[in-house]
Amino acid sequence: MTDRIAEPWGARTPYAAGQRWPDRVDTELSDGLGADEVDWTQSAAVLHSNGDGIDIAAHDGRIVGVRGRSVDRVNHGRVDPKDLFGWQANNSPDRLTVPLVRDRGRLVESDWDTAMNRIVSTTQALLRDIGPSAIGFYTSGQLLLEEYYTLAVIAHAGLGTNHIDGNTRLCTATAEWALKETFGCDGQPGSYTDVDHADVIALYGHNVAETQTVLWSRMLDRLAGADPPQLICVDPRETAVAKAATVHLAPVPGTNLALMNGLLHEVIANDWVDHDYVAAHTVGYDELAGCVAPYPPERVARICDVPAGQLRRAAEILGHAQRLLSTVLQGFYQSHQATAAAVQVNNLNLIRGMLGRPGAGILQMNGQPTAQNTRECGANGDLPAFRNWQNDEHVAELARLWNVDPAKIPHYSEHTHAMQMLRFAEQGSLRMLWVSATNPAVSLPELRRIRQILGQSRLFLVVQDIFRTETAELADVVLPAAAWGEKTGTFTNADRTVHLSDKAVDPPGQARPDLDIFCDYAQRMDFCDRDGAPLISWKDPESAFAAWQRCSAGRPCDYTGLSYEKLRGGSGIQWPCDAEHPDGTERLYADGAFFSKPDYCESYGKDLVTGAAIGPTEYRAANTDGKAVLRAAGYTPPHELPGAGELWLTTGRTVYQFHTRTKTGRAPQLNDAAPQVWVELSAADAQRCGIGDGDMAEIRSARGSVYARARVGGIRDGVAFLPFHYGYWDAADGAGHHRAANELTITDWDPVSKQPLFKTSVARIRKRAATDPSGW
Ligand SMILES: Nc1nc2c(c(=O)[nH]1)N[C@H]1C(S)=C(S)[C@@H](COP(=O)(O)OP(=O)(O)OC[C@H]3O[C@@H](n4cnc5c(=O)[nH]c(N)nc54)[C@H](O)[C@@H]3O)O[C@H]1N2
Ligand SMILES: Nc1nc2c(c(=O)[nH]1)N[C@H]1C(S)=C(S)[C@@H](COP(=O)(O)OP(=O)(O)OC[C@H]3O[C@@H](n4cnc5c(=O)[nH]c(N)nc54)[C@H](O)[C@@H]3O)O[C@H]1N2
Ligand SMILES: [Mo]
Repeated sequence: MTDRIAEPWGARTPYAAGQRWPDRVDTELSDGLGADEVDWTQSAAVLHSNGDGIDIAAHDGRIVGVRGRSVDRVNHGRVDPKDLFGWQANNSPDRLTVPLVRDRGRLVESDWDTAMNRIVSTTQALLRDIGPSAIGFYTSGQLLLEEYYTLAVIAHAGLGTNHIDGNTRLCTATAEWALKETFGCDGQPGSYTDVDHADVIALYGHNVAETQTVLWSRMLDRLAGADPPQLICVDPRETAVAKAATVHLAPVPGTNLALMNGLLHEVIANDWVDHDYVAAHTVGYDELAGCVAPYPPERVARICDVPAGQLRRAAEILGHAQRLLSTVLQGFYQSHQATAAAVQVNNLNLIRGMLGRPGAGILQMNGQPTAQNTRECGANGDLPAFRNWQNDEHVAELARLWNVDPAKIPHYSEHTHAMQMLRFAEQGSLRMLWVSATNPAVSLPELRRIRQILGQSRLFLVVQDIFRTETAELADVVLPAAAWGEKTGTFTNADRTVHLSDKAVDPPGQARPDLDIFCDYAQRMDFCDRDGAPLISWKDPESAFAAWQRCSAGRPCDYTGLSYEKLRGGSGIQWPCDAEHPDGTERLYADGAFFSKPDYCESYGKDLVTGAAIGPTEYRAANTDGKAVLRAAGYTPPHELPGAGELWLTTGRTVYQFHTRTKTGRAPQLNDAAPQVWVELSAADAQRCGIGDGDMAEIRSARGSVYARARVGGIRDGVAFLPFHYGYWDAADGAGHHRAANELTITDWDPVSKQPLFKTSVARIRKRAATDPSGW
């Protein structure tokens, strides 16, 4: 048996281009139990966006292990190390089991009636005194489709507030916007099977080796087989992806757009362009060519601090690819000019005609397991099923579906994004915030400010979680939720594969599924349609799914051809899945037809530099026939730049931990593999700061300070890297240290997607004496 902590990707099963990826079934069972001594329940992975099909093992009413599903198209049986061990968190003795309410300053144990009545009476008082804009919802990329849709209907049509968003704002808002800008609509064009066919795979700010280990295993198996693909990696760190790459470009943070414009410049200057594809399927080519003309390799090399020869080499590989698969993630999305840079990846594939056939694809990746559902259900503030808030007919469709007055559904402006909701709470116009399945007191930028905002007494904070998190500590009401494995529902991964996750065990104590909690709130609030019938007419997962199917009918994310029955037993299925595509759809845009027709599209797009919304008239004039839009933008430097003695600070992930560690921190194997925060520095920077490998360092920015042990090497000069997983830490002697990366990060966001810039801030670093007796 492979030690999957030491070898996160497990054993190789090589295969050649065009072959089927071999199966390899990974299993983890505790207590020496045999596979036939436990009950197996079908599910999928929830500690990343890959959507690996897994079965949950249960014994005596507890989860005792997991096993990969070989029939699943996504993983062919493989399981990520976090999923192999992370389920132990479900059984943790410190799960939330009863509602808590704040009494004379302290959180005390309570009951569901008391907790829900406080929420309902606060809602009613705010509606009476201020109106729906006093109330906001901040949800997740980790709930289930049925839960998001219910919450979205409550917000959009029950309360009529425009303040609803998910932590997907921090995660994949840029994926969504890069797709809207180019294709007029969200939805990944590509498929994971493109890995089986590609001759070039380009990974932009995507450390797939640590963040989607099963997808990386697929790439490693291609690299180990005949006709391996060439890899391009764009990352300032020497990740495992960078080490395996044919060309590794390590740009200075905040310069991705300049780098992309440089690559496009070379492809165009050398005429590696598929002019037939461009003419038939795109608009905007001349503007793009004009915009990238001032980005020859020498100039880009200076901006990005990357050798010009390496840029040329990368462009040549991209320019000669026959089957180019491009993936993009947080190195682009959480950076300066995020959407503008991510859109250039779409442009590169489009001008090379690399879309909609095996191996030629784009994956504007998701991060969280259910982020796609947050977006498609409208729990990120958009109108459900990729409807366009600027299109009155789309609003009218929803009003008919929900049987409400169209005026009830806010569509006077774009919805309020999460960072703006926090601002409204800071200023005092937002007075109730309901947080579900996210831990903003660790995951939002500039934590000192976030603690002040969430801790105000004038803000009524509801936190719905499975653990008593840093955020729960600030709440007025804490609602205990059922976790994955304790409830039933569906979710959709980054390549549009829909999985069903069935309930394997009961939730602990009085914890309830998030769907039940939202339905209970709707009932207590008496949300009704025009005829006085309940607005939320469903009560269980399957009827919620049916309601969503009706909402999705005829839209790009059409679920009408799916059912719980169809999702049981075999593999997950990719949407759209309808009467015309009963087995789902492997690749979008295979026929060169897009969702971007003016009457059908989800969005008319925004100006890439300013974020100003494009209006229907302008869009219709530019893209009457619904082609893909090539949008261009010039590079501008970030507004916070390192001065003398300062470094770029970038943040991200390690393979063993998930986010704020509420789950992986409670799984011994994972916790022990990465128990404490560290900071990565180049050898030259370490020497300049007088810091040796293993020394304690203090990292300080204009926002705060953090202590971490130094790891020297593996990163380019001028940049320091901190993993963001670790919240406030109390030493054995009671001496607290800040160690959360977000003590340091800046309150700033991309103008188009509104995604915060976790990858580009500025910090100083110096050596500190280690004082902690536990030896941290
Ligand atoms: N183990 C693990 N896996 C996870 C998660 C987890 O917490 N732990 N979380 C899941 C979620 S929600 C997400 S969103 C994904 C995120 O998955 P990734 O985006 O792959 O992970 P990150 O570590 O955030 O960032 C990726 C890389 O961006 C690089 N980078 C930093 N600054 C820049 C820059 O300016 N330009 C470029 N080109 N690159 C830069 C970093 O060095 C880093 O290696 O992972 C998912 N999978
Ligand atoms: N500096 C820095 N900051 C970052 C990032 C970065 O790269 N750098 N990445 C950003 C990204 S991409 C992301 S996705 C965010 C993640 O940030 P968060 O969303 O804050 O991270 P999690 O720890 O996953 O929080 C999820 C919460 O939901 C709870 N939970 C789990 N399952 C359930 C459930 O079924 N029901 C309920 N009600 N609760 C549940 C968990 O216990 C946990 O408290 O962080 C962002 N912040
Ligand atoms: Mo994420």
